[in-house]
Amino acid sequence: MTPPPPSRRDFLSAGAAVVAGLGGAPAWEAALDGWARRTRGPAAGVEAILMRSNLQGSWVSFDPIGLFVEPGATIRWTVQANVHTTTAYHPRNGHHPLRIPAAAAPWDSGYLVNPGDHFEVTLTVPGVYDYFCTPHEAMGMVGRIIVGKAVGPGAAPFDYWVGRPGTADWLHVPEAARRTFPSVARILSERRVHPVVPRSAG
Ligand SMILES: [Cu+2]
Repeated sequence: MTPPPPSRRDFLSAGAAVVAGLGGAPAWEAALDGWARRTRGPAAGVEAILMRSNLQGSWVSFDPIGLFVEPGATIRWTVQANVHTTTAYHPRNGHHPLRIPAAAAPWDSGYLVNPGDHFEVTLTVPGVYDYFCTPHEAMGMVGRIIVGKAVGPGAAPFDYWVGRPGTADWLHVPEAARRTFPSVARILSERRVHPVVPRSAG
């Protein structure tokens, strides 16, 4: 029942429009936004997160970067531009620190390379889920989902594990990523937090 993603021709004609300087949001962006809305479908409890980038790749982000959902919601990440992953902060994902509920299964989408490529998880265990994009974590491409209530390791300070047994090889969350996460309080208040797009993003 999922409609096909925008065709290659859509992107080529959109590219021509950008080159022609017609102003406003690029046509490809509008096409993808519309497609993402349609693919969200009528089923309640499916939440769409876009994986965005400017043309140069100097700005990348999940959008929304902060999201509140009820337990049992399905999250669908869709590539809008550039190449991304959605990967849970979990020791099984390359020794990243545990920042999802201990009882929850970690996920890793692997590389999603084409606009429209997507990946889904269904989150049932209440708590805070922090995740990152493998190629862009160091640039601060991370996101946070709160399922039901703000509990678990994701609600703890970034370095809560330091000195605990079995965590010696856990990585740290990069500084740019730490600055990017919306706070738990803001997500609980706003339910859906969008990224700030810098003026220089182009
Ligand atoms: Cu990315």
